[in-house]
Amino acid sequence: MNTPDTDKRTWAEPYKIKMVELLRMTTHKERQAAIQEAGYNTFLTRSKDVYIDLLTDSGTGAMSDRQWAGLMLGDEAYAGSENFYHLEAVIGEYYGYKYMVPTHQGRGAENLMSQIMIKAGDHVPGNMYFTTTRLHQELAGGTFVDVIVDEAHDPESTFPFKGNVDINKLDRLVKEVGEERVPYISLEGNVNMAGGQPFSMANLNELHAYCRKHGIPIMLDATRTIENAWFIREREDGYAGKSVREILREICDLTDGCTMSAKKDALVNIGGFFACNDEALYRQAQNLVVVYEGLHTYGGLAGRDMEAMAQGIREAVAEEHQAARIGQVRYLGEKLANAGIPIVLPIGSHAVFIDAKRFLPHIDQDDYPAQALAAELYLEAGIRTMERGNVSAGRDPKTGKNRRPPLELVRLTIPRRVYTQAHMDVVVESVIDVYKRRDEIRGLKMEYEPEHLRFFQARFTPLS
Ligand code: P71
Repeated sequence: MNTPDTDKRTWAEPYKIKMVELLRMTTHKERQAAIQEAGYNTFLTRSKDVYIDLLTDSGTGAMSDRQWAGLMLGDEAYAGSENFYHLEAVIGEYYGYKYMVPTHQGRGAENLMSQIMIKAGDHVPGNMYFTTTRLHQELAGGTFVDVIVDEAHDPESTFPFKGNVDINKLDRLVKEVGEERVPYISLEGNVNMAGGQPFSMANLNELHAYCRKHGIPIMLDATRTIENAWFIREREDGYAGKSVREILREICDLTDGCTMSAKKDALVNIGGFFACNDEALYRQAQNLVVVYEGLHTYGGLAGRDMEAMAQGIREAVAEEHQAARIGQVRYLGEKLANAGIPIVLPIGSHAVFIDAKRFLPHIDQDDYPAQALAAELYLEAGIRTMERGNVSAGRDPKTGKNRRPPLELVRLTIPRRVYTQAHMDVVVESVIDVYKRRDEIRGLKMEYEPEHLRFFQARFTPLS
């Protein structure tokens, strides 16, 4: 393999900056008004009031000059756009699936897959839930069952593959409900809700053997699987000499299909796809996509979006891209950890997660400590982050009570190719300042709770 110099020197951005977007700085008074108006929910704040936006790495990355040039090559024909065929070929080449249906973003693909594969009363095991993924499984009549390893639920465990599936948990489920009630296993790369934690190739091989024996397909959530491949290369015996590209292919070859939010790994602002190797499944997806998204050769995207995605996939597998991407997140995480801030370990690929239970131990989980901390970080420095705890987990459909998940986290998510090291330093300084006055921070009361994915639009008031 042609190893870039990043292996012997500090990582640096493998690009230079050609265009900039100016940021607006705000006063404490302005931020106070803004967060109050937003009901203490960062999803309801306005982008113009944000200084450093760490809400998400979804669709917030910077496209390259080649991607922007690709926009000009958009073939906006209703049917059979050239960009579709280009994208199909690139997905075939890098991910290796035979068939592909584009969708407007990840949840569009999840909707198709859930509607097609899940029957009422089915159980869908997965290596931890993701909000939209689980919702689509439930809307299709299924029940999500968490089969991730226990280490994933412990923010202090430094196990290197916290995204692994616990095969015993899976086997228990299969024995309990019968393999015919398990339509597939949902396997996520770099598990988002666990802190961006990878599965290992050894675990995937074991899972593959188990699933083949029981006739259960493995459907990959490929959203951040290129980043998962990087961790395999870095941490797993026998993979140091393989390229990210080869490892990605090895992962996909052990699975039966995928859903993808291209807004992450694939470096585009919008887009997704469903892909698989089974022709009958593909035909169904191709048919259903016209109901929800658009014709099967655009799936809710413009031709130019598909072109940018095809180019983004090529750039995403570059070693130097991932070295800088993961290097930047690690830089932030290590600085926070060295300052004594409780974060989830090991540091993931797309974000640093602050453990709000340890940061604010005086706030009960039903008073939403992570939500309160996210609001406080905005107030302190105009930094926008995301709650990933009790609000995101929602209510248990059976008991109607808050799920009170083991992980109560604030996610500092790093957009790809957007912020500099100096921005990361400002984030560190701001988190430390909030930590110093953590005893003054109060919990929140939820005063408006929408029915679906409540975290997006819920409103809160501070408890006195
Ligand atoms: C993230 C997002 C975007 C998001 C979604 C829901 C709530 C808050 C933020 C989206 C993912 C994802 C995984 C693993 C599927 C989707 C849906 N993540 N799987 O982390 O991380 O994709 O947003 O394109 O529909 O901020 P979509």
